[in-house]
Amino acid sequence: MAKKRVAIIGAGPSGLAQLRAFQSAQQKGQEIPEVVCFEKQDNWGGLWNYTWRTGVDQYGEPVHGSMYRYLWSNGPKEGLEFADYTFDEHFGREIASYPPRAVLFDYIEGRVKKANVRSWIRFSTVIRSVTYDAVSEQFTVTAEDLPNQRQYEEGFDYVIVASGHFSTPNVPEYPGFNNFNGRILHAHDFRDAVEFKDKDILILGTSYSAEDIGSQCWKYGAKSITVAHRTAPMGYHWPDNWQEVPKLERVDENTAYFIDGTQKQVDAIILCTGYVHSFPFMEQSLRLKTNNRLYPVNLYNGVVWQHNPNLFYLGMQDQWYTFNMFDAQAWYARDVILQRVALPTQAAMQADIDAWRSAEDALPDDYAAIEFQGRYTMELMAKTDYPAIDLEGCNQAFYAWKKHKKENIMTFRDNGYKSALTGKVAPAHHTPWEDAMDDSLESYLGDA
Ligand code: FAD
Ligand code: NA7
Repeated sequence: MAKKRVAIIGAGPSGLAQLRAFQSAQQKGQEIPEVVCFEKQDNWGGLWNYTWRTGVDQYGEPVHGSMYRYLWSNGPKEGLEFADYTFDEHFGREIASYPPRAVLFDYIEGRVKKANVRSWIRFSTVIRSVTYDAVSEQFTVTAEDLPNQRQYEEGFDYVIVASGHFSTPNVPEYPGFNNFNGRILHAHDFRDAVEFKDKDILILGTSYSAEDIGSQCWKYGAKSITVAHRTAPMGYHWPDNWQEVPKLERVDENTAYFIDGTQKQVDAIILCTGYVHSFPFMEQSLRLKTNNRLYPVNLYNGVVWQHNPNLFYLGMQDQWYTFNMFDAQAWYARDVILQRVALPTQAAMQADIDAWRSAEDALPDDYAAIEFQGRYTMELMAKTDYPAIDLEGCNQAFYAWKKHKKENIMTFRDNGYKSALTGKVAPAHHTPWEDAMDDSLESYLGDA
C-alpha cells in the first residue's frame, strides 16, 4: 500500500514542532507517513525569522514577518521551554529569562537541526489552495515554487495548517487619517524604534504590541508616547513622557483629538490593533473563522478540524503558552494520524468544544486565563508520549511575570524564573533591559 502523505503549511514554531513530532516517532522505530512541509519564506522560524521587508517580499507575496529589531521575549522563557530540548541543553549553560529574538531563533533552530528535518521542507514555496474530495478522501494542495514561478498540485491524505495568525493586520480607520501630516503604520510594519527618536507618537491599542512597541520607542529616545484605549487603559506605572488617554475621536493634520475633549500634537500613529486569522488558501468549508481567543470554534482538542478529522490547525489560539503548547498540539495531531489515539463521535467532540468555550467565557481575569491554557496544554500532553513537564510550574512563572510587570513595566525583564524542567532559577542578565541597546545573540550571551 502506498505510504500516506502529510502536508504541513508553514515552518514556524508550530510547523517545526510537527516535524519534530514525526521525527521523534521515527527515531523510536515507528513507521511514519511521507511528510512535506511548505514554507513561503526562504528560511524557517516563522515570525522569529526577522526580515527588514514590509509590504510585499521579493516575489510580490505579502510579507509574513511582524517582528522588529530589539524585540526581546515578552514573557519568561521558562513558560515556553521545549520539554525535549531545554535551554540549558541548547546553550550549554544557564541564560537569563527574557532572551532577544535572535537568541530564541537560535534555540528554535537548535532542536530541528538536531532532529535533521530541514530536507523535509520545501522553502520559498507558497500554498495557493487546499481542497478536499470526499470520495477519494484526498486533499489537493496547490503550491507555487516562487523563484521558479512554477505552480503545481499534489495529493495528500492529511493537511496540517501551521501558517500562524499574527501576520494579517487588523487596520481600522479613524476620521481624518487621510489628512494626517505624518506616518500611519500598523504594528505589522514596525521595524526599528530608532525611526521614532525625538518624535511624539500616538499608539492605538492596549495589548502586547502597544505595550512593547511603546516601550521600544521610549527606550530608543521617542520624545513622548501617548496610548489611546478603546476599552480600558493598560494601567502600568509609565515613565513621565508616557500618557494613557481615552479613545481617539479624529485627527486633523498633526493634532489628535480624543473623546474626552483633550488633544495632542503627534508626528506618527502606530496602530497596535491586532491581527486577523486569514487562510485565503483554504477552501471555504475547511477554513477556520475565528477571532483571537483561547478556544476557537470547530477545533476538537484545539487542533482537529471537527468536520474533517484529516485536517488540523496548530497554534490558532490566543497565546499565553506558545512553543510547548504547539508541541502538545503537534504530538497530538501526529498520534491522530498514526491512529494511536481515537476520536469520539461528532456529538462528543461538539460537547467537549462547547464545555471548553463556556469555561473560557467564564474566566474572571488573566491569571485564570493562564491557568486555563496551562490546563488545556497539560491535558493534551498527557494524551501522547510528549515528555512530562510540570506546567503548574510554568503557570507560576507567568503569575510572577505579571506581578513584575505591575511593579515596574520597564524593569520586569530583569527578573529570573525557575525552569519547570531543570528546577534551576535563571540568572540575571549582565545588563538591565533598559540599558541593553544591542540585541544580538553575541551581546546577549556575553561573547561580544
Ligand atoms: P508563525 O511564526 O507565524 O509561522 C508561520 C509560518 O507559516 C511562517 O514561516 C510563514 O511564512 C508560513 N506561511 C504562512 N502562510 C503560508 C502559505 N500560504 N504557504 C506557505 N507558508 C506559509 N511568542 C512568544 O512565545 N514570546 C514572544 O516574545 C512573542 N513575541 C511576539 C511578538 C510579535 C510581534 C508577534 C507578532 C508574535 C509574538 N509571539 C511571541 C507569538 C508568536 O505567535 C509565536 O511565538 C510563534 O511565532 C507562532 O508560531 P507559528 O508557527 O504558529 O506561526
Ligand atoms: P491583540 O492582543 O489581539 O490586541 C489587539 C489590541 O487592539 C487590543 O488592545 C484591542 O483593544 C485593540 N483594537 C482592536 N481594534 C481596535 C480599534 N478599532 N481601535 C482601537 N483599538 C483597537 O494584538 P497584539 O498585536 O497586541 O498582540 C498580538 C501578538 O503579538 C501577541 O500574542 C504578542 O505575543 C505579540 P480592545 O481591548 O479590544 O478594545
